[in-house]
Amino acid sequence: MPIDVRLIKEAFAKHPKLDVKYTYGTAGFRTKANVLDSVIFTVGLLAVLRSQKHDGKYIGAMITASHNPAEDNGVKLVEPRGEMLAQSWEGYATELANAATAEELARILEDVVAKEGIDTSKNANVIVGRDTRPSGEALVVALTDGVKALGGNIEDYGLMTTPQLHYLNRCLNTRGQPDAYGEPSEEGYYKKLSDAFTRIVIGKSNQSILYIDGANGIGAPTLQKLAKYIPKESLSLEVVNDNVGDPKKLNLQAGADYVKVGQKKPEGFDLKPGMRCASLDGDADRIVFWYADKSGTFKLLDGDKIATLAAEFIMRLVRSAEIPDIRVGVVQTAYANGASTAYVKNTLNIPVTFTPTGVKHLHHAAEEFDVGVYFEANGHGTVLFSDKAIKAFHSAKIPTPGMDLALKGAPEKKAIETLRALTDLINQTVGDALSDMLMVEAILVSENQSFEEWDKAYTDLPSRLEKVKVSNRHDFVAIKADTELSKPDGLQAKISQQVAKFKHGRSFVRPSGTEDVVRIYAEADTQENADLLANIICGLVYDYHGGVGERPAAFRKVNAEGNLV
Ligand code: 16G
Ligand code: MG
Repeated sequence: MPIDVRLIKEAFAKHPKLDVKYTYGTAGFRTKANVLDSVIFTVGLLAVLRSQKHDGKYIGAMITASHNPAEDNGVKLVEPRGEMLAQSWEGYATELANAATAEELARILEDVVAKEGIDTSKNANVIVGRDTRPSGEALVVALTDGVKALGGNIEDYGLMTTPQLHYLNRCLNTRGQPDAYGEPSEEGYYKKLSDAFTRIVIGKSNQSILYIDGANGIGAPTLQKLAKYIPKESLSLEVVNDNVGDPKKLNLQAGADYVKVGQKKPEGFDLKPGMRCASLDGDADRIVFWYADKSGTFKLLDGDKIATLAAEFIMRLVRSAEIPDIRVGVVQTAYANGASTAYVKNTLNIPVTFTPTGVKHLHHAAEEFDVGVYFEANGHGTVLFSDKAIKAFHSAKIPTPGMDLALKGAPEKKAIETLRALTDLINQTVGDALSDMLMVEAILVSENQSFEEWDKAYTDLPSRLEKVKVSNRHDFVAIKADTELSKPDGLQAKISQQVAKFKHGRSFVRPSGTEDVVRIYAEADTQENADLLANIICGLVYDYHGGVGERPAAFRKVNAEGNLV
């Protein structure tokens, strides 16, 4: 069936393209909400084709700008099994979003149809969800117009977290099948998580209150709903920064990104030694934990700490359940603290794979393991279980309480039951702050561990994250999983020369995928040295590779020989 250009024209007239260049990046389209209407409309069109390509399976569209300020918004598409949109389609999304006329739009659509061999007579199904941003409602209308212009069906699920949308999409697409993922409803999500959590912690003593910074976003009310499904004696939660009524408050001096980047507590907390806290981001797909030590110093337990906690726990369970041939692996990015990598490799003896930044890369690398633990240092991540692992956990024989077995089999039984519950508890589609929160809590309860004890596994190397605004960040090309630059010419050699001067020195530069800057990361033996190394590299980038705006005073200058001046 050819594309009905007349319908496209009519719909496009309602969502005219502005004079802006758009790119479907690491996390979909993300920019100021007031320039997004036409873009979201074209995403609706693309979602229809993607669904038809998948024989009418549901495609998810999430309208969110995550940890960005309240005035931003964005959209990302979700594949039938809950993964991020296939990378090969990101280019189509960009092309469609930049089409200036209805004719051009129709031509690009026809090209995609031809190239992908799409049967446009098939049904198409799209679901949409959004975070609490006020701009979201109108953007759902734009998306709906796009879906309808190509004759697709759309179901609006309203407010939800990003991982809930991923969950729903997979549930809808696997309904009634042997691999059914769960009940496709908000309640189904709460029940699945709370039930799995309760199975692990039942009979164990719970921990002190967990205070959660909801970033004044959708995570806050969602968490309050989830909490109702969990028995109080298993987990006591207190949600802080839950003001979703005041849109300006979203992510304002709160949330996982604020806490991780600034290495400090968010607004709204009177942090006392011994308090256990965590921060979600604006769409609740990231979480970091934090506390104050005995002297009251703020301590962060980031994605790396979550990954090591989970990998170690699961590996121990697999051993104690005596399940053979299960390959546990950890996937990290260059932002992972060097001390965490060393701990995983050398102390836990678990292999580590590195990928470029961005969930889609980590997710696919984690699928290579039977138990693939992936977390970005920023707190986005999950644990994936292969079909083989799930089958092995379910076919493992639970020792029955016989005379001898009662003693010998008890830990083994608990290990098998816990592994089974973890496969339900941990969101298999994408990093999920609420699911991750319950996973961490289940581990700490099982191990009877405090945050301080968890933190003791290894000590982070001091690090510094900076950004530099340059005239063209696309001049910077990162290679080797973001650890080196192939362009601009000569810069990598200069970086390596500086890094070599520092004990435990490490530094890399990469163009951001979400902001018009290049990011600089540095690590060294002391905080002073990490700061110095970062400022030297920032200076190199700014002075020799197109720094724009006022030169920050902290940036250091090196001469042609690489010596500080
Ligand atoms: C996005 C990515 C996140 C990544 C971050 C890097 C997803 C869902 N999110 O938020 O994984 O860490 O971008 O941002 O993929 P940057 O490129 O600006 O440093
Ligand atoms: Mg997010």
